[in-house]
Amino acid sequence: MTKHIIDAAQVEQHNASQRAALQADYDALGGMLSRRGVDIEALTAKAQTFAVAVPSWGVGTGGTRFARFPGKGEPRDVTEKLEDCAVINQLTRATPAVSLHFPWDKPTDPKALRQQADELGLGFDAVNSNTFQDQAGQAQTYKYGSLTAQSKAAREQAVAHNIDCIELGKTLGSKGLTVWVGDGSNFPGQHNLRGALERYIDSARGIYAALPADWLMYIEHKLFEPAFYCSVIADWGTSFAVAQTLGEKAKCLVDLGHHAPNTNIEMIVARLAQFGKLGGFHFNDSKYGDDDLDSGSIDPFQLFLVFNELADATLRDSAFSPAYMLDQSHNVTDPIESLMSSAVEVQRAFVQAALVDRAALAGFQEANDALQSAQALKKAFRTDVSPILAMARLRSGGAIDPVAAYRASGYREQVAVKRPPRAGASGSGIV
Ligand code: PSV
Ligand code: MN
Repeated sequence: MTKHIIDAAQVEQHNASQRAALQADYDALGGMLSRRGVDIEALTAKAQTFAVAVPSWGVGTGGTRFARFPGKGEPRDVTEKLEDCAVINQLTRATPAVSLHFPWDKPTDPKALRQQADELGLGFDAVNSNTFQDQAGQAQTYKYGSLTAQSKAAREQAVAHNIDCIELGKTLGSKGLTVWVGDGSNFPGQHNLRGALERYIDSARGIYAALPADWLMYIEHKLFEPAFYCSVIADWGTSFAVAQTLGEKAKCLVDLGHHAPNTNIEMIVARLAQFGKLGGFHFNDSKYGDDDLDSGSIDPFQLFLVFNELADATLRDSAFSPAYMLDQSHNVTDPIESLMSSAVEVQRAFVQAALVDRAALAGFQEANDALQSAQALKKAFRTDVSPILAMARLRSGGAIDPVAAYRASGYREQVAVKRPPRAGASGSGIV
């Protein structure tokens, strides 16, 4: 029996107050969709299958390099982070897994952590290694890189940390390792560009060799920051080349914020899917760079276009199932509210993409009818599928309006009392 952090009766009370209005909206949308030949019940059932993992670091308040303004009742360790993640899943029913980041979330007792997750109805998605910061007592510095460092000892230390992450992940029931490094250079000439990538591949082979047979290694690229002249794994081309070189279990991970402005991310998705190397996503939104804003808050159409490619890829290969994770920083909102809203926005794009009339679209494309092709996508994107999402949540035991139910529960006020700030706490959402 799953332990609910928020009293189930409170959620039920919230749902009771909204149920009639939802039913009316759902029926109206159902009528409209049926005139388009779409069965709303099939879409709702599909929405219920959707899942996106929550990043443990996302439940803490983030910050910029100028300041961090801590929020009330922030989780101070990994067990408190799991409690917050459980609230998100209890209300949205779309986030059954958590993505941990080591050593931030390194448990003293991994088995006990797994048991806590089990009790809360949570599982563990990919684990993330951190070689972009020095940790207290660490022998070698990553100031000049980790997997690509000139120093052999630093490289070996970074490989060993990734292998530790795999070991921890095995105990927790995880099935993947996400590797993102900040390695790169700030000056032309600082690195031999080719030499740095050669060192990366050599180190990555050491990690890859330690992967269990049923695990994947996700290579995450990022255009810039902290390296401002050149990042070693800067783009999908490099990520793809590395994944190809390493082997079957290595795949590319697309973080939506890790591209130059105006990059056609949906095309990258299509390319990686075509060649069997699309491993997963870190969802967030951005206006300028790697802003880590809430998913769908700036450019929901782009998110829809990404899911449109994913829907196309799934039609071609029903076994295709990339890993979905959020990766955001919450600086001015309650992180639980932001993560719930983001999970719903990603789920919205998933459902809207399922609404695209693919036969009609193919016909317009064949006839070179650019205008109608674009309209076929817009028609799906413009459809407000909110009642479907709310009904899916209700039927799965969640809240019709997760943010309203959360606010009514008083959870944040309660944890603010239970979790006074503690020195050395590891709860902050660092980006
Ligand atoms: C780097 O910007 C990143 O997107 C990577 O996924 C990190 O693991 C995460 O953010 C947290 O710093
Ligand atoms: Mn990321």
